Amino acid sequence: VRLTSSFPFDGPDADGRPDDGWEAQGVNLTGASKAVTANATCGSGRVRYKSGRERVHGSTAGGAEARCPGSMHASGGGISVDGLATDHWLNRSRPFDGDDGNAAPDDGWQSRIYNDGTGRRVVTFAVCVNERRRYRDNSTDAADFVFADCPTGSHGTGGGLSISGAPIEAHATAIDPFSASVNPPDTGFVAGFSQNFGPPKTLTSFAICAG
Ligand SMILES: [Ca+2]
Ligand SMILES: [Ca+2]
Repeated sequence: VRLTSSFPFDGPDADGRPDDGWEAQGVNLTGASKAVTANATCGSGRVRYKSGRERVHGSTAGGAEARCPGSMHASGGGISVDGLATDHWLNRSRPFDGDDGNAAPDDGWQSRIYNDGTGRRVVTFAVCVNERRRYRDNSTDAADFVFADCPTGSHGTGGGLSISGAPIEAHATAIDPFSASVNPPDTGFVAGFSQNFGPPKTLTSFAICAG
């Protein structure tokens, strides 16, 4: 299954904020039925949702960036893409480090797609909180999935993925919270990808952790 969108959505409440849950979309490239699971991380603290949008023309790669307000930190993020899902795929959805003076990727969210169809609008979301988070990443050159563990005693609040090389050459298959023992799945995040063609890729999984 090719991951095409993974983002926070705005439900029937009246606030206009995408604070009501998480939506995942994928395209099944096989002949058999596949299950797609969406996981939502829910909390009660103060959260701001920021978004950035860009137009990505046909047969090109592109993405958008969403920045957290100055003193806030990225706790999660995602990306949604309009149009026919069969014609684009996710290649990156990850936290990034801006110019705030620390080295943590706590400044917002970046996304990247390859668009094999006509023009698309990409919206990147950053879920921003006042509390500091801990950021972990883990990479592989040799597998199509990789785990990023949260420090012992902390809990995963958001996950991301990045694939090296040209976006046309590989697509994301999963950004998934996991549990090392029992539920809830807050031990960290596992990222998955599949290569379309081209030279070998490095896959990086990102976990954002609270506590
Ligand atoms: Ca809402
Ligand atoms: Ca930073």
